Amino acid sequence: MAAGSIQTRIPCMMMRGGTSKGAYFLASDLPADPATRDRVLLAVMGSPDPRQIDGIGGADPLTSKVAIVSRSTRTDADVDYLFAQVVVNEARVDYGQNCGNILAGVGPFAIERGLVDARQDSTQVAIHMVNTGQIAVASVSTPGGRVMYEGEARIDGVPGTAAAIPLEFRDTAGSTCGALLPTGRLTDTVDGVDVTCIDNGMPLVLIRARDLDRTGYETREQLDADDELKARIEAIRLAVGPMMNLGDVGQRTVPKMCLVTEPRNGGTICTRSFIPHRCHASIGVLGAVSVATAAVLPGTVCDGVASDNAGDGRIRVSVEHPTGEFTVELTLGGDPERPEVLSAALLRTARWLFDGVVGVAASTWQGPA
Ligand code: NQM
Repeated sequence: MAAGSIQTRIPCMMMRGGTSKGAYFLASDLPADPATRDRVLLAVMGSPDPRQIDGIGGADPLTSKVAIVSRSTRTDADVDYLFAQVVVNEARVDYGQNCGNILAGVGPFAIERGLVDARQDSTQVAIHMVNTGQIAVASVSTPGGRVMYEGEARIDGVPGTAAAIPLEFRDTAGSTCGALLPTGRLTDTVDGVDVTCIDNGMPLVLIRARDLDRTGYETREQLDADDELKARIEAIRLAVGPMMNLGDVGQRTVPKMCLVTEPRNGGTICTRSFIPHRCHASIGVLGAVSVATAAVLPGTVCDGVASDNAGDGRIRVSVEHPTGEFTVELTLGGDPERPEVLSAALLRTARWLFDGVVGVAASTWQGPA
């Protein structure tokens, strides 16, 4: 704490990562004790409060996110990235999921903070996703050894263009649930509704929108206001939690729920995802990877909904969402009748918005000893 200050100043970089926004910290700038760290993160974001008026959170799950970054403890990674979802309305910080959007900012942040040396043109940063234990590789544009944020890549859900940050994931199957198909089946029936429970980086439950008497083309606002639908989806979520090896999910942010229907803008499948109680403005990164995986596996609820995506080797799956589409490139192996997803690649962009210190009451934390 600076002398004479009644607030603790914590170095923090606010970044947009993909279609999310969050506070990025070096682990060494936060309390080591997890309970104190959670109190600090709640204070930083201004939770619990629907408006997060006393913090820097944006009153939306997509802007109440935190990345905690350090040099990696693993030999196969450059940095460790621990993701924290700061719940907007409750005094709760959830570590039970990854976030692939916030992940997009981790490479640039690690270079800006000197954890990784930039190369001449492009710098690959191997990121250990601590929440689930997998590695993601981000390619950051670094002409002349400095991070370049401007560029020509456009991602739906973000205005304008920026430098592309390709991300590649391997070994994400069963990241949290222990198996790609945690119930052991491609389709289950829960509460009289067919569902596909899948985890290729994000635990997700897919349901055909028509099976819940919806079109699947509703807007985010319409779905957020649809209490009857949300109650139905939550009942299914609570029922499938234990079937997906997640236990009682009443207090967890996973599994996410996703309505699927036929594409209508030339994509492969159309989605409306719930994360898990609010409708996503677009779709999460690993959420999209899990949807894309379900769309290429014969026998899921995507059958008869997804446009044909048969093929082997590298295939592109375009996942439509409320504000556009999200292309996931899957590398498939195995039997074409029962393909295996070997890796997933996609494009994101990111940018730091401010770099400085964020203040929390000294009574919450006095700063490093
Ligand atoms: O699925 C929202 C987001 C996410 C997560 C959520 C994400 C992912 O869009 O990897 O990116 O599902 O809570 O930031």
